[in-house]
Amino acid sequence: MNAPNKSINENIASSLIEEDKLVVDISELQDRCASNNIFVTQPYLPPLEEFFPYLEKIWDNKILTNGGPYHQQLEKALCEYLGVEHLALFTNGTIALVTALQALRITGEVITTPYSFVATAHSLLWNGIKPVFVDIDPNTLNLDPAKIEAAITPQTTAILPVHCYGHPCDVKAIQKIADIYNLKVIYDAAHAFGVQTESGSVLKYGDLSVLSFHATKVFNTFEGGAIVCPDAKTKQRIDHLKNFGFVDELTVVAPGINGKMSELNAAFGLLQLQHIDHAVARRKEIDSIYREKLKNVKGIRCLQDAGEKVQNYSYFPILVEKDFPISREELYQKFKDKNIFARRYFYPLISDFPMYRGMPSAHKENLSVATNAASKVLCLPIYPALTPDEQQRIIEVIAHN
Ligand code: T4K
Repeated sequence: MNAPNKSINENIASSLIEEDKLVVDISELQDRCASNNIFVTQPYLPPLEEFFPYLEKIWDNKILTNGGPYHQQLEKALCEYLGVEHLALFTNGTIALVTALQALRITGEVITTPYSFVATAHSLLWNGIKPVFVDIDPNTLNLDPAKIEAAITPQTTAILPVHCYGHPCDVKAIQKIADIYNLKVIYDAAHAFGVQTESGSVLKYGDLSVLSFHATKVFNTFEGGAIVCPDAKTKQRIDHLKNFGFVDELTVVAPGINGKMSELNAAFGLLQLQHIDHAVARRKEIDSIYREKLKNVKGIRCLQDAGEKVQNYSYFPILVEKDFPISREELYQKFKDKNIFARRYFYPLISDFPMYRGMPSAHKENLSVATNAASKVLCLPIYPALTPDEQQRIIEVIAHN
């Protein structure tokens, strides 16, 4: 039994010790739980009581998974909200990426960015595909279309760009290259929920787009993800693939996987959708305050948008330039000392991890812009519940140097 006069955090910490299951550093755990800590993000959670009716329905009908009513409702609701034709829900964004590559039968080599979360390139390795890293654009930090053609070989079958921090890639230039060389384009749109260009949802570009609904994302279903696709036939193939390849009780048409989202996550997603506009509006306010307060700080560059019409304010990356009085590492540490946990997304580059660094395209000379960006970037906390006082604390750490 937990001692009643201990805090929940102390109880968690002591029970981990008692059970001899010390898998994390307890002091770090306590640090993480301390109330004045500010993390890079915090999931948006609607009022708990609003979720109870959804749970009651699940308890009544006993349908927990396998494409139940909430799953179907959420797919429809997300298509409407995002302005896309077809969408298949997944258990997380990584399995959705792996399945998207399977759905289009991608093989050989795929051109991708080193400046992303590891899941982007890992999805290629899980399919036995060789990632070929191409450098990024210094302004958007997205795959640089001008450098793609030089990396195409007879083995290249697709391009896997990332709308990094929710800012759209140069989708038109990428499509032009894909058309010339007959390549598929799968966008890792894990950061791009709700983002729109002049011509509507950014998720409509390419052959497929993959979303993540992880706890740390603008729209979360605890864990979750989706593939956005342009036609019903492709959606059907994806639906088969995410359900072991089953078409009906007795027919299996492909070596599919279990990628299904549960009813619990889907129900939570339906509730989250009712709050998403408010959550994004709050992010926008925080983004504007950072931009205003940091605009005259010498040596700090706030990443600009890529010209999108509707943004989602999913991350707030700053670049710590040479003329800032302290280095990026020193600023990161200074934040930490004040219990502010900014993050160096995306450092190290994917191409620096052991399973990739031996590849010819992973050489630093090939990726100088990405290497430079990874050494300068720091993502500041941004989430709806960040208070004005907390944001002020963050800004002061940067301003007082
Ligand atoms: N492609 C791209 C471009 C991606 O960025 C990602 C995921 C994927 C694909 C794969 O999608 P999923 O398979 O994840 O759906 C986080 C996330 O785990 C990861 O989803 C995300 N990208 C990546 C950019 O960030 P970490 O290692 O930074 O997570 P963690 O646990 O350190 O969380 C950051 C902070 O968020 C914590 O300090 C506190 C807060 N937090 C986190 C969690 C999980 C909470 O307050 N509550 C929570 O439940 O990777």
